[in-house]
Amino acid sequence: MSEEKVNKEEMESSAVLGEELDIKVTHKYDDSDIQVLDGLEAVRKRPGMYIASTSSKGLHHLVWEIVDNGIDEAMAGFATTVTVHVDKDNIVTVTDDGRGMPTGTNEKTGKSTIETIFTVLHAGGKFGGGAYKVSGGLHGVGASVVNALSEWMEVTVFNNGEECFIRFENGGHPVAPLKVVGKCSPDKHGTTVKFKADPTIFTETTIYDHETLRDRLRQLAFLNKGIRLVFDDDRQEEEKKKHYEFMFEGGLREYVKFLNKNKTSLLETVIYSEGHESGIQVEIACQYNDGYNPNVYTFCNNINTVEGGTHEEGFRMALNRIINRYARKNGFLKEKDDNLTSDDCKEGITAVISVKHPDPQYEGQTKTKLGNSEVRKIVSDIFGTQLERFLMENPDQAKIIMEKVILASQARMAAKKARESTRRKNSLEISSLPGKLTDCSSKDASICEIYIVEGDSAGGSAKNGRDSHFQAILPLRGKILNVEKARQHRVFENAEIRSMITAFGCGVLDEVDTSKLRYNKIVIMTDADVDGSHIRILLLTFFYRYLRPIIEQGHVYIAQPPLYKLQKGSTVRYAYTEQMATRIREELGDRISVQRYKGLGEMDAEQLWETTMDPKNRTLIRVTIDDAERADEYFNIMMGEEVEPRKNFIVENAGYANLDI
Ligand code: TSJ
Repeated sequence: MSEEKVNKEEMESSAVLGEELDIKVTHKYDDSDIQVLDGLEAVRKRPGMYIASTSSKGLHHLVWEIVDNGIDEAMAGFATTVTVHVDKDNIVTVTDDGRGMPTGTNEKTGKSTIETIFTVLHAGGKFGGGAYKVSGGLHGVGASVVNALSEWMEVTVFNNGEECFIRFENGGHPVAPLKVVGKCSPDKHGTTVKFKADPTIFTETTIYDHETLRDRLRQLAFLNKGIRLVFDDDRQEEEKKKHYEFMFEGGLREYVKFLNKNKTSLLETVIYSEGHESGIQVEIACQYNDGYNPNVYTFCNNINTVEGGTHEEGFRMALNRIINRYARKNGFLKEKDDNLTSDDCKEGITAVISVKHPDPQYEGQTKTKLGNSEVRKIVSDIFGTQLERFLMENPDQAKIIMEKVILASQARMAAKKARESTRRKNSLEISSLPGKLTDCSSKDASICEIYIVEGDSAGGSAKNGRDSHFQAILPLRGKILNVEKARQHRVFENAEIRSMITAFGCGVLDEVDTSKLRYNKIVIMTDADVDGSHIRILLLTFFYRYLRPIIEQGHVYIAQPPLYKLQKGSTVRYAYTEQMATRIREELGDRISVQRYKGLGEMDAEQLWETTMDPKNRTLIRVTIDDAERADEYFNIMMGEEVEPRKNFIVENAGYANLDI
């Protein structure tokens, strides 16, 4: 085998260096090597057991796995900066200026500690010297998994005036043992890991998404105040290369300001609290804006706990307790008044809650719910004390908060009435279905689909073109209400929204029960123009705010009508993208007729069925909420009052056909 040959040669040359350095380099393959390589082979055989997936998400996971180690070094106080660099072949380099990974020998394996860390599964913590590891609690699968899934990987450590180096190929096989390859200034220290994801594993894509990397690195900088995170994306031409440096001394304070940047804040200051107890660190920041929806983001060990958990409960308890106490003490609530609810207290709040826990327990469907029960009280105590102090010390700002939450409570009572009237007494009672709905005949929700269609004319084509057995049509007239700008009772008064709620049959807000959903697929079908995309965003905003579980559970889709019909003689082809149109043009040659569809209305019923609704031919885009923050930012930009950010967004995302929220 050629690999072994390389190894022997390298070993000889490094043996000399090894003597000088007291690094054990005598090296023979034995049973333990075979076991090690079996371990990495297992990762390659079943990557899904170790990383989220081998899709784009899993690909990015590799970066986070490595970055987490640099952040740990910085959090431990030994590094100031972590740099992520992506070059034009999508090779990633992560560097920190920490102590440098230990370059000595591991007693058990007889190999260098570094080779051991990169080739033995779950070797990270055990060999790392017991640093307090807070980041990466959820994935934390270790550098060896990244190595196993890389075409090649290189590790360079600078320490004690020396540069040590090791390279792995073909999914984790060391080309040679760790060796000293050069000298460096005695002041220089740090770790650099460079790798190329293996395209035979990541078959879908090995191209990193610029925004995904940038947004997460920014988020990590917010979550770990004082650490500098640098991002260099060199995949563009020289003048378009992108360079970012994120460093936030204010931590979550600045995160909340960032999240609120397209909103109108009610208070000038961000309420901020920080503390620790029993080895658990707590940091919370929040600010009220003039909107009606709460945006509460929670993290444990830098991981977004999407399903919330005990830290979120502790925050909610404290907010509720302190606001009610203050409201009563200061006459905003009278004795006869009911307490403000937790929803009242959260109206228009943007909050970020971050805890760092040495032994986190995750629960929930997607294991993103913090379960440690002691966290509830710790968060509640720390935040409660500091919120109360804020209110006492800032009576003017306290008054603004009081007026906001009391108005919210009055609106809630009005909304309750409106909402009760939309609730269907019995979800099977056909008579109560909205008049505009053309329902399907099947009552088996698992096969049923509902098409939300823009305008009556497209609605007509859809009605005639559909398969009435399992496809229902709900046409909407004109623009639907922007729920981002309306209080609940207005939302529940809106006719289009009412008909969707009744047609879906699954309830709204905290009462959503997807087992009652009458359709497995909810398909938004709008024109491929600016108006159509606006309606689509309005619908998604409504789903996001009022029916979030239907997005989370993957019930919402976007139909993709074709952009062109290309015809040559009796051959008819449809193109859904510009690229596809070019390709088909080339295939069909000259003398073809091309029709550009400006709207759904231009297609007759049969064409609409064939191109957009027939499960055999159609393409549906499933809407996901991967990152609530980005979705929220998206909605704010598209819906907010500020024109400039919206313009920029539209320019940056000109191909809006592929909406990704
Ligand atoms: F593991 C890795 F490849 F993923 C990786 C590790 C990647 C990157 C970018 C950085 C690191 C890393 C590890 N940076 N710094 C360290 N530090 C240690 O491993 C280390 C050094 C010294 C001591 C000590 O006790 O002296 C302890 C540790 C954990």
